[in-house]
Amino acid sequence: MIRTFQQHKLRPTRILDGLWDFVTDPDNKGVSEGWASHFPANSKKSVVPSCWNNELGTYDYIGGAWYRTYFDTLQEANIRLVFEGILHHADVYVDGQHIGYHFGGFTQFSLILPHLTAGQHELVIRVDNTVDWQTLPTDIADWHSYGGIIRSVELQELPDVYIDSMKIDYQLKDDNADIQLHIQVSSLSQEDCQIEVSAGTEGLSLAADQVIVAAGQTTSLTLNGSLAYIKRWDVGQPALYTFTVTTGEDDLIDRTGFRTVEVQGSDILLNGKKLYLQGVNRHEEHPEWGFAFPPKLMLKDLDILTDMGCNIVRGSHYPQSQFWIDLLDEHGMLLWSEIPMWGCFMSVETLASPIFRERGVHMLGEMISRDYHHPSIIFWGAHNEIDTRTQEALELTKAFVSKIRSMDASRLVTYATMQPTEDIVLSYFDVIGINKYYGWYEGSVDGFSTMLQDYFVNAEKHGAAGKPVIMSEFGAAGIFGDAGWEPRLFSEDYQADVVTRALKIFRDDPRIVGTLIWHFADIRVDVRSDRPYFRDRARSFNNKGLLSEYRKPKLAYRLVKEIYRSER
Ligand code: ADA
Repeated sequence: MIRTFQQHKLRPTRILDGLWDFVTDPDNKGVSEGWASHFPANSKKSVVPSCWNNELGTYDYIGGAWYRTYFDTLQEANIRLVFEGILHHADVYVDGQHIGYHFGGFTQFSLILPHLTAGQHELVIRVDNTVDWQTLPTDIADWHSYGGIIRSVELQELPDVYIDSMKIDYQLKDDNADIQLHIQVSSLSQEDCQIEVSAGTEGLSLAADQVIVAAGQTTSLTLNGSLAYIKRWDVGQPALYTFTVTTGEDDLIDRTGFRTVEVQGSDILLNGKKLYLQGVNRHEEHPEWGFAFPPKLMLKDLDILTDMGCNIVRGSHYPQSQFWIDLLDEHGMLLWSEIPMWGCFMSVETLASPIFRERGVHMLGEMISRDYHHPSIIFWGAHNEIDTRTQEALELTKAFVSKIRSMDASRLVTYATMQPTEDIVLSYFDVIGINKYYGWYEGSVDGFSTMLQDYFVNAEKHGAAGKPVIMSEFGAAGIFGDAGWEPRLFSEDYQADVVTRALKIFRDDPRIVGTLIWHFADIRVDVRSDRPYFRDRARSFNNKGLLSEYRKPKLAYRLVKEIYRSER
């Protein structure tokens, strides 16, 4: 399952999920021994999608692994294979031929096989979850470095001239929307073709004149129209519009909601109204499923967020699945979406690395093109906790922010800083996210007040005076079930005390426009005997969840729910 709705009614599609052949390759022999066409006989089975790090024997396996399945084509056909998420490196082979490579585990990519002959075809994928100092994430991050084909694989049959993409832009005036549909049509034919492209949504149909698509080329066109009496998408009021583009032989369906989001002074306005954000950070992770998070649990997580009184969730720390974002659209829940640039222990060499920068820019591009239409997304997050006191971070920030702004002027750009009082990149962003852990890593909860005073002085110095501020991370660990008379470190009581006192400080401060508690639920972390990092992660979990990893509420959950459901 990729989306909550069908993206094609004319184009034939099939999901290739299921039992695939699977074998790990710890000695990296697969390429030299030609496993792409001679798959090892000793392979076992693995379910796609899933993570191998949830299975016996591969619990902490990092390295290469090979997957194999087969698909049939009844006649010669143009086949597009869509991969929703493969952690992190993917080399794809069809019938022994290498057809493409992709880096980046959380964004979709696709490969086209034009005029594939009829018959059975072998699809082999070499997957590698090795990360290093130049990958996103790097090899040090506060979550488990899962590997596998974590999201669905889809096969599509394309006509010779097919709809490549649609981008919906709009401007709103009261309840009127001026709409531009930017459409790309591509050809796999050896001859020029003439087609008619039409598009529409409820209450609006648009048609283009005949369009000529040159052999093997892509043609772009824009259809314009106006829609009156629109309903706006808003928190808890999820009005959605489904757009269909068709050539008669092919189609592409997507959905959006009409809303505006902007900054006015120190406030964030949604549809012109002041917004106060109440939410949590959420990894799309579960001890049994890793990052191959099943739809049924997404629905439950959303129910829990709603129960808690949240209006926003931060997709920490990577683009989350399309199914999840569709659910957020459908329920009127806001989202902060970001790429896996987690910098807590990152060196300046990494920040300065051209490959690292290029990978980040590319990932931002993939995230924004995939998720451009979701009304729930109001923030694009550029990075999390890199050393924003440095020139290297400044240069990287410039590249990232200009990439985001070049692709999307309709959303706000943000990030999370852990150096709020010395940060030099503040001026590049619309909204500032501050991550701080008073009451856990540093001092007592009261430290937040002094930090905020110092932050505002620094913001003034760096051209960010008056920008909206969100407390994007704060919290403390509480081991599920550990309670007592005294608030001991790691007890549920201690965690509840830190979170509720911090919330009081932030909610009483009119300069802060929202809070995102770290974290929704406990998550698995890479605690390795050969490394110094994350040694305080008892059970090999980040225990700062308001819920246990199995979504059982801790004391802090119940208290946050009371606070989030009360008047400020
Ligand atoms: C950071 C980071 C989170 C998590 C948290 C913590 O702020 O962004 O991913 O690691 O700290 O628990 O320390």
